[in-house]
Order: sequence, then structure tokens, then C-alpha cells
Amino acid sequence: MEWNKPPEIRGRRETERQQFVRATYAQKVEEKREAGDGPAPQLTADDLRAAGSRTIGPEVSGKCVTFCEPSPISWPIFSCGVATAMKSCLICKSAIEPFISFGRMPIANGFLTKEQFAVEPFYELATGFCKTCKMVQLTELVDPDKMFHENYAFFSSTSAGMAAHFESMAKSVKAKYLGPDPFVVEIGSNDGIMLRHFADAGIRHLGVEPSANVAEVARRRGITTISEFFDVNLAKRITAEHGQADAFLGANVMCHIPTLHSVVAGVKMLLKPRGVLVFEDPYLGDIIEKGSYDQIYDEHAFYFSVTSLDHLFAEHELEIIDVASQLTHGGSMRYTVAHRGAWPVTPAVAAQRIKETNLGLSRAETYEQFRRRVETSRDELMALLCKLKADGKRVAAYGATSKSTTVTNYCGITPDIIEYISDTTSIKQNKFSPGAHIPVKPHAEFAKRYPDYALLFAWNHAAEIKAKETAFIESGGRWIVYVPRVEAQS
Ligand code: DWN
Ligand code: SAH
Repeated sequence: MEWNKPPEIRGRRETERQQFVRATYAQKVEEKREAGDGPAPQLTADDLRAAGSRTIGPEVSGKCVTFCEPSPISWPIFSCGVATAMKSCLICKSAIEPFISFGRMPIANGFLTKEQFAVEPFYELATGFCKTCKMVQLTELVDPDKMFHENYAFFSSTSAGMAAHFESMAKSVKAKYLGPDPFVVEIGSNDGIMLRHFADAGIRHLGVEPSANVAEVARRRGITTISEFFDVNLAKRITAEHGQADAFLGANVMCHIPTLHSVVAGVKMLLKPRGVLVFEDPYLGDIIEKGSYDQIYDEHAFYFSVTSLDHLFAEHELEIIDVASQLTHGGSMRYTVAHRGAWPVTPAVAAQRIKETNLGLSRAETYEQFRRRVETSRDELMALLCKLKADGKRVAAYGATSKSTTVTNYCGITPDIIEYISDTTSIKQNKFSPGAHIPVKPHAEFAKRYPDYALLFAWNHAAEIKAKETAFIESGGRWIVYVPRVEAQS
């Protein structure tokens, strides 16, 4: 859907808002100065609300899903991508209840050069809840070719913690599910972070990875990989060429594929009678409990729960036979799925369904509360950042994550607030972050002269990062996190 306001009007409104925020804060500082010494003034959520920063709730987005307030950032550009607006559930076709809209967002992994600012596309980012099958999903979809291609910016092996996690996942699959002459398929295999453990053990395997650059890294590591989008047609070809699979794996990829029925039909066809699908994705229960709204971005078409997946798999005569919570990506769930009746179902599955009922994942009010919490989180984060800036502190960010694209563009975090984002991925370095256009610098920039504060966009890797950045804390530096709540930490 196209944003229908001329760029001059939109740009002026956003600039006015920023000026308003700064002027409000300057006035508060002046009032404090006149009143004598006291604690530094806080910019409050009310100040920001007065400046017009807001999320659209269902009362607005329900009537007109595609209209939204622009994010409070002075984008120097104006280009619109065309997305597919969904009015009905991608799983069961019932009407979707929209519950949050973040406004126009760029491609989450669309790191870009200055020359590309003028043609940067923006799409509506909003989510809805299906009251019938309980699936939470995006209400507008960006064409997969625009996100997953030969310049994809996310390389899985940038985290040592994730490498260890996938080594252990591979070990568990090998121990539990491989029969004689095993064959393993993984979709979204990226740079081979998990599949390498099957390749190295001489196990027949196939990676399906549409982003050609990351797939090439896997191939160079000796991992058989094809660069295609997985669907039922590809499943037919794979079955004809290689036979059926003992294990079909997917980490942080099932939730990326809007044509999920086609994927699951492909899985059904590909699995041997005792074959299993083992996949994991960020878990809706954790997103709701922690308020981790930054998991919502263009690549994540779905936010899964056991309850919603039950509906999907039942249609394909598959069933969830086991679930296990994971600490990765801020809270994930690993699901093991098999042909109906092929394996016993562990008690963990029923226990998780009960937890989901208690969490209110099937109730629309839960999502309305989530929206309010997201707004508060944004206001608190901006109040803290504006205060630090006014106090003359140097603030940088750590980890140019996909998630940070939602945070920067929704909250209005601009390069005058955050000097740069440190990131170890070479394809992101010396480019600018999507939409907000914050420079992305190599880690050397961070280590050369530590900032006073580092906004931890890669908060999901906090343990790994904090363990290796002790010198930053020793220099007096502090981390800023915003999940589950906004706070500065040593
Ligand atoms: O689902 C997805 C997950 C698996 O990965 C994809 N849709 C895209 C991506 O999401 P993300 O970008 O939010 O993922 P991460 O793993 O949180 O990204 C971490 C970023 O931080 C990477 O760009 C690497 C960087 N990094 C760093 O600079 N220093 C990471 C670590 C651990 C570090 O020490
Ligand atoms: N499994 C890795 C990568 C996750 S990022 C990890 O957990 O770190 C999501 C990956 O899924 C990207 O590499 C993207 O190119 C891939 N992908 C997206 N759509 C896909 C599809 N239809 N079939 C297979 N892979 C897909």
C-alpha cells in the first residue's frame, strides 16, 4: 500500500516533532537551572505523547489497516514498496483482528549506502490475531525476494553462542531420530551453522537456502546447499531426487514463510513414515511476557504458539509430539512434529497448551495489553536516551540486528541520539541502518574509544556479549536494555 502524503508534508511533520521534543527538554533543563541544583529532569511519556509519537491500536487499524502515523523520524527519502495487505488469516482464512501497527518500516535487513537513501522502500508493519485458529501474524507482507537474496545481511555464524546451540540441536537430532542410511533436510540453513554437523559426520544432507550469498558460505564449507525457496513443489523434486528424509529441520525460518500450508504439505510428503520435523522459532508466549516487540518485523510473518500450530498441523495429518523451551533469541520454542500416530506424544505438549491458556494467548485483550506495554517501553526508552543526550553522554549501540530496525524506526532513534551501531558483520559495516540511517561501524570503533552507554540491540546475545566486553564496563560504560524493561545496567 502506498503512503499517500507528499514527502514535504511528511518530512516537515517529523522534523517538527523532533524539534518539539528537544524544545520541551531544553525548557525543563532551564526550569531546573532557575530553581537551583536538583536531579536532572526527565522527559516523560506525556511529553512524547504530546509530540505525537504513538502506535495505532485496533480502533484505528481495524478500520483501515493500511493507514498509519509515520514513525517520528526525519527520513530524508521517500519511496514506497508495495506489500500484500492481508485481511484474512493465512492459516484458516477467518478475519484477522489487527492489534498493533508500527507505521511505515523499511526492510529490516536492508542496510544501505547513502546513494540508496533516495530509493529505500517502506512498508506498513502491523500484526493481527486470528480469533478462530489463534495465529498471530503480519497483516501486510513484503515480497520474499525483496528480503532474501544475494545480499542478505544476516550470517548465522556471527554468534558463538548460536553456533554452540545448533551443535547441540544437531547432536540431539542425530541421537534420537536418524535411521539407517539417514537423509536430513534443513531449510533456512544460512551459512551452514547447523548442517555442518551432519556434513562433517558424513550424513546425507541438503540445505535449502534462498539467500545466495549465505548459501555460498555453506557450500564452501562442504555443505550441499541449493538456493531456492522451499515449498511443496520443491519438496516433490527433492523427494524424487533424494528420497524421503529422516529429519526435516528449520531454525528461525518457518515463521518467515507466509505460504506455510505449502511448506507443511511439502514436509508431509518428504518425511519417512517415522521421520520428524524439528523446528524452532521465537515463541509468542515469550514475546508477550517480555514485551519483546522488536521480534515484529517484515521477515517474521508468524508468531507461533502450540495452540495455533495445532490447527495448522492437524490439517495435514501431522501432530506435535514434543516441545522444549529454548533461551535463544529472547525465548524460543522447539517443536517436534511427526505423522499422526507415528510417535508417542510427550506430556510437555499438553502442559504447554495449559500454560498458553493461563498466559491468555487465545484472548484478544492480551494483545491490547501488549500494545499498551509497547508504547510505554518506547516512551521510557526515548526519555532515557534524550536525558543522556542532554547530559552530554556519548551513546552508541551494539548489534545491528533486524530487531533494531523496528526499535529505531518506531521509537525515533536517530544518528543524533546514537552515534553509530557496532557490528561484526562485514556486509553491514560502513553502511547505514534501514530507515533511521545510523552509521554501522566495525567493532574496532567501539573498542577504540568506549562510549558512556551502549544500547544493546543484540540483547538476545547479552550473556555472550557481556562476557567478552568486560573492559567496556571497567571503563565506566553501561549497557542500556529495553527487554523486558528499559534500564541501564553494568
Ligand atoms: O530470525 C532471524 C534471526 C535468526 O536472525 C532472522 N530473521 C534475522 C536475524 O535476526 P537478528 O538480526 O535480530 O539476529 P541477531 O542474532 O540478534 O543479530 C545479532 C547481530 O549482532 C548480528 O548482526 C551480529 C551482531 N553481533 C555483534 O556485532 N557482536 C553479534 C554478536 C554476538 C557480537 O558479539
Ligand atoms: N537458520 C538460521 C537462519 C535464520 S534467518 C538461524 O537460525 O540462524 C532466516 C533464513 O531463512 C534466511 O537465511 C533466509 O534466506 C531463509 N529463508 C527465507 N525463506 C525461506 C524459504 N521459503 N525456504 C528456505 N529458506 C528460507
